Amino acid sequence: MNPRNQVLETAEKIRSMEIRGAGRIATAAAASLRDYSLSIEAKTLDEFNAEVKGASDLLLETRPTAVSLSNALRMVTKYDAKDIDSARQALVNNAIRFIENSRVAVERIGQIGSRRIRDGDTVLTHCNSLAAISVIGAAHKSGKKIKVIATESRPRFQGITTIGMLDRLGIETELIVDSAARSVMNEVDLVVVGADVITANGTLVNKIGTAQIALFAHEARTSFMVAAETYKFSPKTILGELVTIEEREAKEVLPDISKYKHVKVRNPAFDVTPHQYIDLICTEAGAIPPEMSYIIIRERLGWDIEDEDN
Ligand code: RI2
Repeated sequence: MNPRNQVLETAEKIRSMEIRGAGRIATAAAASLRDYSLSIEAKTLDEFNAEVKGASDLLLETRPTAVSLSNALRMVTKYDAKDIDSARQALVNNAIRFIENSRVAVERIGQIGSRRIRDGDTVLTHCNSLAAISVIGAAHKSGKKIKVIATESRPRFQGITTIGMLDRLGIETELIVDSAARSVMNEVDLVVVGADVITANGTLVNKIGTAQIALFAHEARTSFMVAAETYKFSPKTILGELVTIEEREAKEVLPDISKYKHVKVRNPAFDVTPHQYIDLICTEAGAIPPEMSYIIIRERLGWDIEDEDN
């Protein structure tokens, strides 16, 4: 296979959501760039760097909202090398480190976040987040008897993936349609969701439907926790950049729209939850109030206002 085709294939899998979940697409992109870098036949360092940039751009375009992709690709391609061999080696090492750190972060988030779950609690989760499931799984593993309510998460039904994972862990789970979230909220002790993006002021961008669940939780006085690796925080939001919300194809919602003349399907994949509705963001660096997001961006991601050109 032409080495570039491997990158194109991974990009297509991310775009079509065969590979999905903010963390999983980031590690898939890092692995794809690592493998590609090993096959680049360049004569000069500039040529090598241009090939890396081309492949990185291809991967980056696939899911416009996910900051995990741009953070991963930025971390993997951050090297200062004098020749091709050392550039290649540095890139490979960066990718290996990113993938391993990402795995450890999810585990650590589970340990930290699970302390917020008490014996006998009912936890509601939305969509399918490895970080959120890590929290729930760690609470279950520590011997707490918990119940989970999982939403279907239309239109892509990631909730079905979630109930499969929870079932394999032996956790008692109830599946609800998305619109039942308010009806069950009074039975819920804690909402735990993942994150696609967290902005400098602690706003959460996550799977469509998250914002209304947060609103219901707020109204019902139910705690709302976000589980997110620090690379889900968006550095560019400290420069004022707004998060692009991905609009996906109509056919994900309605397979055949041709019989309607005046109907348009709207399919935004993510929505925006204000920080006022979030009690806690659980990261591998600790559980923080959303207002501390700026510090995470500065101290963990190493971004400051001067980094405008990066
Ligand atoms: P982890 C997913 O996006 C969901 O919105 C989920 O909450 C988020 O990524 C984080 O998932 P999509 O790819 O990284 O299903 O915690 O659109 O697995």
